[in-house]
Amino acid sequence: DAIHPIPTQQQIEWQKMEQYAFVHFGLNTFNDLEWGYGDTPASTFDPVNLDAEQWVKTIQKAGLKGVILTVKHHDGFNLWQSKHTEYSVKNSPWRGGKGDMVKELIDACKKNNLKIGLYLSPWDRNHSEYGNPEYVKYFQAQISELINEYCKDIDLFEYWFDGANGGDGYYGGAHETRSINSSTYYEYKEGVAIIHEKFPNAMIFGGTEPTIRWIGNEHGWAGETNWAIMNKDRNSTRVFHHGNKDDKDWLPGEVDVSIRPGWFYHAREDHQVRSLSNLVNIYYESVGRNANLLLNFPISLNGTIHPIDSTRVIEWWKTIQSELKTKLLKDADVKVSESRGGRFKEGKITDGSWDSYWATSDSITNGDVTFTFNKPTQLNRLLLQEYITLGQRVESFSVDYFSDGKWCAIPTTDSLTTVGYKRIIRFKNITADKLRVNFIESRGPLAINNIEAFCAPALMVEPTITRNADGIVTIKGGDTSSEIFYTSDGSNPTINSNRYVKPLEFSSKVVIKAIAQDAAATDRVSPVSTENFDVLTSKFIVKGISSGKAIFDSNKWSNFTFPTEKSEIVIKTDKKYDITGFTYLPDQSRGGYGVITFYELWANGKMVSSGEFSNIKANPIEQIITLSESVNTDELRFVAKAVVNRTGRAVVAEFGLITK
Ligand code: FUL
Repeated sequence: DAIHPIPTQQQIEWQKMEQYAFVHFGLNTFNDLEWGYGDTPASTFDPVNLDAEQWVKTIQKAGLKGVILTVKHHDGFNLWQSKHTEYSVKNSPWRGGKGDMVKELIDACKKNNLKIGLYLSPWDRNHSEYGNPEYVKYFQAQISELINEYCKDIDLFEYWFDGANGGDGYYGGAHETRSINSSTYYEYKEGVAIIHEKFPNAMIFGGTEPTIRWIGNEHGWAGETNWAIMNKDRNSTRVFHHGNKDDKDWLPGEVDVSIRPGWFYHAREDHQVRSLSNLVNIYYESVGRNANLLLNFPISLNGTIHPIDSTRVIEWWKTIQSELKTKLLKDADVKVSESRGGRFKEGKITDGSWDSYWATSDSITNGDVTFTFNKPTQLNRLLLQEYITLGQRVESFSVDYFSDGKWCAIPTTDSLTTVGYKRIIRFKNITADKLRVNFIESRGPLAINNIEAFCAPALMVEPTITRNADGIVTIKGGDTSSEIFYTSDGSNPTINSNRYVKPLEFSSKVVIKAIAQDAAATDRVSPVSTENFDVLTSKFIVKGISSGKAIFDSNKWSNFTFPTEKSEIVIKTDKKYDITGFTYLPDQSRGGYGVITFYELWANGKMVSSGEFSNIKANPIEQIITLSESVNTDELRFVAKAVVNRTGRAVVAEFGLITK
């Protein structure tokens, strides 16, 4: 019998999509904004090489099963030829004002058989009537126009009502702050009825009538414990992360995250596209934790997905496929604690069909499954699935393996709690004769439709090497199945170099080089990564300003903003150094504030360097400046001659020295 709440057939179909794409595109793209105010001229929308098919093909190559487009973001600009507003592509130079982004994407999806969803921001900073009943009519007319005139011969899979509302906006020239009650103002019942009349399968994100829920962060993770259960009217970050088994609605989580820091394209973030190992991790922390993944691509200025992003995401999908390739339990012998036979027999766990399952009898809410391999087998991933048609049940489980004549717990840091539609556990490589999953606690009898195990090859990406303000160096491989080897004398590391086991102390100038090796396949070795650490700056100060220590804390996310009245600082070092150059790291946050473009550096009463940090606005990476002549000093004056962006005050994330 079902244990309520249970999903609708539509929610199950949606869950099976697992991952799909988001695209953010609009006036923000062309004005280097995340939240346009609503007054940016429509004439600035001008993608010269718009290619919706390039998006669709990239998305498909990346294993993503659909795409959701921001047809209107908070700035109110419509990407389609709406009858209801002039603030749209109609008044842009793009395709001579005849372009229609929504239509082009729908056509490309139809042609290539990709599912489509739409994002229509309820908050509209352009509309003069925003806050009044008149706007709600407009909002519904937009929904109706999109649904009835645009979505023809397609099946809409999702409709996104974003919850953001910062209050202020242009509002047809009023320039004011307007507040609304989001649980009543938008009349979502009516809006959703328009959608569901034509597309009963469409999931609804946000608003008061959701069928799926936000996961509570934009970083790419769901809670390890994750119930697809939550009351629709709840508003708690913790419950968004984890769901709540005692609630009454089936409301599965969706993890929305961007491949870059921003949702919209900014050239200055070209160096901040998520790394392969970061993206792989996101997969395990979303799809692998019973949530769907909505991965965003900021469409670039010319109207295509940027090549860095498309290359990375295709590589990501190849990696996921290779990690979960060979099903190691398929031919193992399966024994269960309670075998009922027939349609509930244990063989259903490995039969490869999602619709069949092993079940315990009604009064039994725990049990175990033991797989016996026909030879010792190496593995590091375990995938579990419940038959959620009957509700989500498992609350906790454990996993042991039999090796060398004894049972041991698998070496994992994952918490073994909920399963739901899909749960993937990662652990260090083990070699097992048997594997046993023990379901300890469950909300009802067990209904397990699938258990698989894999041996993922270690991700052979260059290790990352970081040093903190205390001089502690940490080296990280792409995942837990990598062994790390390093050198500190400048030579190239090999698998005979020092093995990295724990963080190391290097407070003085040093070059660290490292490689990763696959613990399971020792001939697989990563490229070498190199970090040049110069003198540790943590004892330096900005004269007279204690907040200045933010630039000497080896933390790229903490900033120091120059005083209002002065565009220079004096840096006191702990002792005299022979200085041959310096480094400047600008603000790394989404805003990119106070980026210095022109500078001067003074020492011993003389200007020792001056000039421009080239292309720093578009590419705010660490700037490395070499002095024409070295200086010996313990005091430097660093002058910001000019900055880009909104604030006039200069911002420094990190300042470092290059010494002899
Ligand atoms: C947020 C919005 O404010 C962001 O701009 C973005 O669209 C993201 C997906 O949702 O709430």
